[in-house]
Amino acid sequence: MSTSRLRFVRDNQVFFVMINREEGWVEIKHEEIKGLMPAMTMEFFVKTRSLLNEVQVGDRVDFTVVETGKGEFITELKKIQTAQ
Ligand SMILES: [Cu+2]
Repeated sequence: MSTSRLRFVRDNQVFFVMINREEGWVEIKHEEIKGLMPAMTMEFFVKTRSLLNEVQVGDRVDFTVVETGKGEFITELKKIQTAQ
């Protein structure tokens, strides 16, 4: 089984649609990820729930997804500070 790391960069429109802090997953809307999947809204589990402590619905984020034989989950999550 292969494990690959995918880093979503700032130029992507990535933001939370929904956050389930109790179960530890998020619904995220993302742009096309070349070579992997088209733009879509999808759910990801996070590796540890504490990753969700500092994010809210509507935030734009950088995140890293690890794909394993058991599925994909988020291992890093960082809010993008927008200048306003
Ligand atoms: Cu997707």
